[in-house]
Amino acid sequence: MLDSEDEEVQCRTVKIAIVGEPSTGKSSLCYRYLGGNVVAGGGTQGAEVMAGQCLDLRPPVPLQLCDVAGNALATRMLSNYLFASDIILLVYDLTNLQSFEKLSIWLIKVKEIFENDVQKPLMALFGNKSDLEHQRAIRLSCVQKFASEHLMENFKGSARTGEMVNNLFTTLVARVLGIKVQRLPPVIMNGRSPLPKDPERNGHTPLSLQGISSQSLIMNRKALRKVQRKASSSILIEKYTENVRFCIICNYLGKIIPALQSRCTRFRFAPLQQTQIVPRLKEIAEAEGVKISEDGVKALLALSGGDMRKVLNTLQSTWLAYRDVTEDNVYTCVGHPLRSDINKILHWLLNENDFAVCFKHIQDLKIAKGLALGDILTEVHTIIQRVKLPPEVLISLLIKMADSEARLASGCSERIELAALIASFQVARDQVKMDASVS
Ligand SMILES: Nc1nc2c(ncn2[C@@H]2O[C@H](COP(=O)(O)OP(=O)(O)OP(=O)(O)O)[C@@H](O)[C@H]2O)c(=O)[nH]1
Ligand SMILES: [Mg+2]
Repeated sequence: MLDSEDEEVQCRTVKIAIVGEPSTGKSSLCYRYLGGNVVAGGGTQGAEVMAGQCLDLRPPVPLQLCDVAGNALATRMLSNYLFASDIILLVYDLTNLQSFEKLSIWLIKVKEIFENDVQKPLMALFGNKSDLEHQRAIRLSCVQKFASEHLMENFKGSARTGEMVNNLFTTLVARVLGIKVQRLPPVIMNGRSPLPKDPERNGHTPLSLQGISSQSLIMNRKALRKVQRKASSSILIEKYTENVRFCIICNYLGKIIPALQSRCTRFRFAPLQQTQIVPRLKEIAEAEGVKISEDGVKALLALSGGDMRKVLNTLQSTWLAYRDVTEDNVYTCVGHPLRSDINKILHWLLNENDFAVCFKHIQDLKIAKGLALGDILTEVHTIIQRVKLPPEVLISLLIKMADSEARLASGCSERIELAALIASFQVARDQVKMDASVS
């Protein structure tokens, strides 16, 4: 009679049958797990049964590995080889598409054999030769689909490097016996050991070829352009998606090719709040010894539109050009109209009765400061809304300004549009005067 649960586990020998097409590395996998090297080839005859122990479980679990030859599929012996197996491991070669496609025939055969058994074996899929990942011939999505369709655990590794081999057997044996794996088995590769397993990945720890767990690759525009130039960039990403998390940072989603977009989860970020920008901006200015005034900060915030990169670029350019980051310097540096200039323009627009004089003043200022009418319109637009005007006057003024901006954008002359702007302000003032005289 058994004294403890431990002893009960110890007495049970777990039988694992390894099946799959010839030359997929089944024998190599068994030898690697039991402490040997990859076999030189030659092929197994019939089936080879090996005894071993799963030392990564406590207490160690006795194992019986049945290495079935690839050409046993067509023989009547297959059912004998698989008899009383607890685990059926279907092995395919990552670099050989046929070895994966033929697995469905293996699966049908295996299911036929165990059709009448009450206790069905645990099925798992193993993609071998991951050291030849660059020669991968099977899409990851196909493998995942196949595994989920047949409710199988899906692993990938290499009998040559030992990647995932210990993990594979330990996870499967623990699953069959209903034991929790306390500790990850050490996969010794280049003297490194893997990082802890992510339980949500169905027992599959994504180890990179070097034995390092998930890496992140953050790409900028230049790096991405290089990847995009390759027609197979999406395949490249798919290929390494098990060990690498790709993070693409961009301003314009439209510039990413659809093939890449469809493989990404998109995160959009709203413009930053002023309270988020100011502390960081001040910290950088202090660390870099940049003199920045309060109105300089406000000007940077106004021009950035919540984009921290714009804030820092403008800060850097202003400092390089003037050494002092003040409001005027910031606006002059980016060629944006100064607030004082806009105030002058607004003053002429709202108070100058002589059309020709008003036109001359604004035109001269435009030429002297190199201002674009589009920028003037944008600034006037924000300020005019704060001026107390009757709603209908403000509405017609805004419509006329919008029309002017549209015409400018389509290439109309700046002089004509400036005249139109002055005229619309004159009309608005006349309307206000008329309303005042009526009331
Ligand atoms: N690059 C690489 N080669 C491997 C790996 N595993 C096995 N091989 C090679 O693949 C060839 C076939 O390996 P075997 O282990 O004999 O294949 P098998 O599946 O047992 O073949 P059969 O017994 O005929 O069914 C050998 O030349 C091995 O050296 C691996 O992980 N990576
Ligand atoms: Mg073999």
